[in-house]
Amino acid sequence: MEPLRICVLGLGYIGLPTASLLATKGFRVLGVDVNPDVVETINRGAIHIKEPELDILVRSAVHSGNLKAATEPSEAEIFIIAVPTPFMEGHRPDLSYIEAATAALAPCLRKGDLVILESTSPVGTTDRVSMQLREARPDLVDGENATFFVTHCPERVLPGRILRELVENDRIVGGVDPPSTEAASRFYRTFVSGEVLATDARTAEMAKLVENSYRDVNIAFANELSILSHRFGINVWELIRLANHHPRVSILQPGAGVGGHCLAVDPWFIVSSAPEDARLIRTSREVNEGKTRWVVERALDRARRFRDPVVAVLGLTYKPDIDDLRESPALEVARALIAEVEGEVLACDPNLRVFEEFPLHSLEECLERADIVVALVAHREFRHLDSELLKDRVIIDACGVIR
Ligand code: SAJ
Repeated sequence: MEPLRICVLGLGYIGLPTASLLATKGFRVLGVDVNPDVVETINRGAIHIKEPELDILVRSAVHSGNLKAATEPSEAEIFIIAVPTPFMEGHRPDLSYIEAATAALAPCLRKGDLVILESTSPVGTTDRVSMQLREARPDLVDGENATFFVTHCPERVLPGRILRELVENDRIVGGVDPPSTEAASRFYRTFVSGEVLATDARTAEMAKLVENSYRDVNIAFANELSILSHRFGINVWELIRLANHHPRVSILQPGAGVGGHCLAVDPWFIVSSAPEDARLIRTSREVNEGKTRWVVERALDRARRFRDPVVAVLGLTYKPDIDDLRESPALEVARALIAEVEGEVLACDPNLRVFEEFPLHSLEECLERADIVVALVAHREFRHLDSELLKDRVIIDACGVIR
């Protein structure tokens, strides 16, 4: 039997790992991206994003001949849409990338094909993809029924662990009709070792949004505690550690805000669809966004008490031990301090090898020269700082590395 052909639309953080993983599992994969530079890079066996071990996987997928990249889709049995869903003004989701990918694949679609939407999407988007395909291809609609399948299967991998989680995580699979759910479930079972959980498209869409909103709401609680603790003269890290000894309490960690392309974005997809009802989710977003400015204000307040202070900023990425800067609150704090401190700001991030926006400094230099140390990301290099070096410095610890 000929191997199944799969067309993956969008070769970003999800599409590229997915395409290369499937190619190494024996599927014939065409990766599609509108950016010709990305296509050229991948066809060379190289990568344009950073993720542990992805370079090795892509190289072997390309060398095996099972992974090719192009700017246009072609015929396949399975189409996977993995394009971005950012938001526009007013936090409304921008679905134009999904619409463009759907339009691009429509001419290649044939009877019996399966279209999977993996992009994080507001409730109702998969139905809209299905409608768009029916309108573009009336020849594939038989009475009420389409002769192709459309399913939502949200990705839930954690940056830094993508390759492992693509295989090991449980997957939620929700079709626009039961045959679509069944077709997609069969496909995911061929390479996922976790459970494949069947539902409908709307529940699958909401499940993904809810998972990230759940985490965002819980981090907002921790961030609110950090502000209250500051006011009450309490160490928030000790407070949370003690409260978490209760068997039914598990408070997350406060920080400089919530970054990345998921937690800071997805809750707005719920809020913008139901603004009157999504009150807790909206407030949590506001608390987490406000936390970043609160950290800036605290640092500025201390800096104003010095003449020409040296302020060291420890950490720029959106979370510990990765080099990803997407929606990073730490970077936002650093930028604000560089703009607003009347003195010198030294930034340090051992995870960033290339960074062009402003100069980076070594941890040693930062600790030696700083009057004020602002710890923003709990990178492993910062977790056990020498207390001798911190003596006589003003410390603002947003991430709990200086106890
Ligand atoms: N953070 C805190 N305190 C905590 C935990 C996290 O402030 O206790 C901050 C981090 O520093 C970071 C942000 O939250 O700025 C997000 O980090 P994260 O590790 O919670 O999540 P992401 O954005 O890297 O990945 C999330 C994951 N979702 C959940 O854990 C529910 C991942 O599984 C999803 O696949 C991913 O979003 C996505 O693509 O949606």
